[in-house]
Amino acid sequence: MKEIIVAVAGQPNSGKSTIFNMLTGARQHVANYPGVTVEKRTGKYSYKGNTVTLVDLPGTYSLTSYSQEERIARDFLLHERPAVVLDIVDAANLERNLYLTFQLGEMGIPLVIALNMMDVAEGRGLKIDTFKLSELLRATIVATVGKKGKGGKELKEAILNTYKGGHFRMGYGDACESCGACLGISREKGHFRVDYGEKLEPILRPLEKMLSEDPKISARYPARWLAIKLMENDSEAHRLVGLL
Ligand SMILES: Nc1nc2c(ncn2[C@@H]2O[C@H](COP(=O)(O)OP(=O)(O)O)[C@@H](O)[C@H]2O)c(=O)[nH]1
Ligand SMILES: [Mg+2]
Repeated sequence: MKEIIVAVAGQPNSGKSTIFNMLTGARQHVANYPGVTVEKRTGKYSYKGNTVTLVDLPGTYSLTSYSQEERIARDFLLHERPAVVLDIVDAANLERNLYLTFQLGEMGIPLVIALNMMDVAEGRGLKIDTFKLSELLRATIVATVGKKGKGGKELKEAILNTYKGGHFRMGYGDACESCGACLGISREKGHFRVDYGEKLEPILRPLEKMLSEDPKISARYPARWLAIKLMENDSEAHRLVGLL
């Protein structure tokens, strides 16, 4: 029986704990992240013969290295390399929540999005084109209402499917364009990529290329992500490159 590690990310109040509980029920364990007093909650469920372990990341608005919570979330994704990231998005605050989603996408880990609080969004008359959003984000999207336990089975199915299509992990650039191994909506669409425009891309691309051609760096970190972080003058990214 395989064990699949899934990191659960999301901004505060997106319903992360609610979805976590919905998926794992009572099978939970609480410890601390190594060396800090930040709580690390893990939980398990079985689905179609697989054991899935969910690791609750601290709720953060972004993934810079400025706060302890953000560094913990980021370090876990970088160094533990979960098979899938489950991103809990508040559908009623989509624009603000997608800021974190973009950063998760740039880290190159396969993403499943729980578009939560759909009842609130619908109550406000918001209509979200989940198909289009899914296409843009290269991620499977499941509409959920965590509070009412809606969408749990669909999320489990999406997580397993995304795990099986795991080629997203292999290349962090455009490499998967025609591999055909993607499942569902992401098929043959390539990776998620934000176009930073004509001022930044001419700097970003050569930097990304240089990083991806360094075997030590490219084996450990997503080149595109690292290039973006270096351009942001992120101290941790500088450290990662300097240490190698
Ligand atoms: N209306 C509505 N409320 C929800 C939904 N999911 C979670 N909540 C509520 O939103 C609040 C924040 O949820 P919580 O899981 O603690 O968020 P977290 O900070 O991301 O862990 C709680 O009061 C939940 O009961 C949902 O889909 N719809
Ligand atoms: Mg919580």
